[in-house]
Amino acid sequence: HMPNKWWTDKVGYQIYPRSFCDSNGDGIGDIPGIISKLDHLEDLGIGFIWLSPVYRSPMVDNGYDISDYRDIAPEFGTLDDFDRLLAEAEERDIGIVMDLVVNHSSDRHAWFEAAKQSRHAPEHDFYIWADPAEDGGPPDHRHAYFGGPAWTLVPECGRYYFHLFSPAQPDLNWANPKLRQEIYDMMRWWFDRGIKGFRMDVIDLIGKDLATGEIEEGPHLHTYLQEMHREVLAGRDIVTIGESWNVTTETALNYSGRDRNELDMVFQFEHIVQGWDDTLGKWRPKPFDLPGFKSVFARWQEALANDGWNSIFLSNHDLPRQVSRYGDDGKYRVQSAKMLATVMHLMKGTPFVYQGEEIGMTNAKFTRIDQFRDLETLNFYAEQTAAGMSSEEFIAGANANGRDNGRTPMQWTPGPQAGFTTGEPWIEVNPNHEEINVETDRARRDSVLNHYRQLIQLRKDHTVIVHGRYVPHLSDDPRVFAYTREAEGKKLAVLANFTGDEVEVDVPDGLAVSGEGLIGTGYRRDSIEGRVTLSPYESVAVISA
Ligand code: TEU
Ligand code: CA
Repeated sequence: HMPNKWWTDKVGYQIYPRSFCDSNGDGIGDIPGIISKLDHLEDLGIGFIWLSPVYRSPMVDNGYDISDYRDIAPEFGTLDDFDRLLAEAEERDIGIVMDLVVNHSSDRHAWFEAAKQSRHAPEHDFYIWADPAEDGGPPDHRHAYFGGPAWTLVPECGRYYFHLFSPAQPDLNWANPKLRQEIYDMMRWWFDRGIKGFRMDVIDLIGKDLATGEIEEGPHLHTYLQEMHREVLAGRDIVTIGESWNVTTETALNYSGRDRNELDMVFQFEHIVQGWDDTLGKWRPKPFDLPGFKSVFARWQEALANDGWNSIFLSNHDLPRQVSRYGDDGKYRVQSAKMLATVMHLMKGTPFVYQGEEIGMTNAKFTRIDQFRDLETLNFYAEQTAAGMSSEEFIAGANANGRDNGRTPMQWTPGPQAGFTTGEPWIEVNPNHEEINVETDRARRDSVLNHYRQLIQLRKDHTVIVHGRYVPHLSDDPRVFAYTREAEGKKLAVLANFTGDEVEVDVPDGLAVSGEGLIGTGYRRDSIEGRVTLSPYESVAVISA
């Protein structure tokens, strides 16, 4: 009864095109650049690519502001390049999953340009409008996620439009059935070209109801997703992943339960936001709390044990680098990057690797605001320094948790600009590329890259990794992450040290196993039992004979 689709035992790989590989020296990654690196992905063993947006866009939010859903951004290439990417990926048995950004469009989309001319334009109702308040101000005082008000006035038509993100990203009005049909039509058009799925940007926001103020997981969300399934997704051999910052273990099966006919899985963020400050949010990260972190994963593994499906990730283009956030990006970088990968990849669900994670790339260490590029960071810099925060304090927060950490160029070689471009990159390359890069890692047996390759292969070789039941152990221990997986008489045990110290663990009976060591970061062990001493950031995985 668990999903048994082409993607069930596969690992996803996220590409942020602007920062992956630049083929023509303009400093911006592009589709021909991606094609030139497909061998790296095949060698890693990944099953599909989640491609962040490559559609035509003014790039206010690096492509999450789309002005033409049926064309490719010229800086990324052409539709011919895209078709070539599909074909070359397919030759390597790699599917292409596109990003579907339909909570909002760009304000430069033809729909919005027509919509703002007049309240009588047919496209006007494709967006969300309100008349000014009596004093001429916005209809309410809601804030946008990227700072500032969620309403912007258009003088041409005398009305305010609603935008949850930047003013350049007007929210689409999903209540309009014609708009919904336009979106479904566009989705079918991409499927007919040969894509293998969609990652759906902030999908939990499309069902919003402004009258009642229900925005997140709004009242119409599942009606629309079921309609989308009927109209577009049903009967296709594809994978769908919905991004939702608000989904909980209570609501997850509403999206991905087997009887729901909506999505295959969601990206959830409980393990991420748990580390954010209650008032200053991501800009003031809390110290890492391992028991809390483990309990989120245990709860999700349990909630989707018999229905639905988990996605598993620590990094993406909106998040800091995982080795910097959860491991040690200095002395124990290699050990801790491998340890984090082991703990994630041996859970149940679909692991996603974010570009550069497979070589243990680290956060940027910027010192000046002019090194940052992300609109969210720049908006909050203006807002918070105006409110009295020092520039140094803000930059410390942005270096810890800002979105540009994941967006510095992919480090291919120790050479100039890390082999990313022959020109000037749109954002600075991390100077540590001399040490951390694909070329160096490929040549070393004990590299982070080879560790990822092994983990991805293990998932193909052992059904217990794909289907086994997840059981947490040592839940309150603040030093180690421990769990077992069980299926068809096989037992896999995983034990990982999250500290830079040697730790001694008294292995409880439920965790104990002996047989074959699958993958380790210290010396290979073939049992976890009795008293185990783990070296700093060591991880161990043992499967029963
Ligand atoms: O992200 C959704 C989202 O809510 C994030 O922007 C989040 O608020 C932020 O990272 C936390 O500080 C998606 C995309 O992944 C992101 O890149 C886009 O900017 C956003 O939607 C708008 O499309
Ligand atoms: Ca380029």
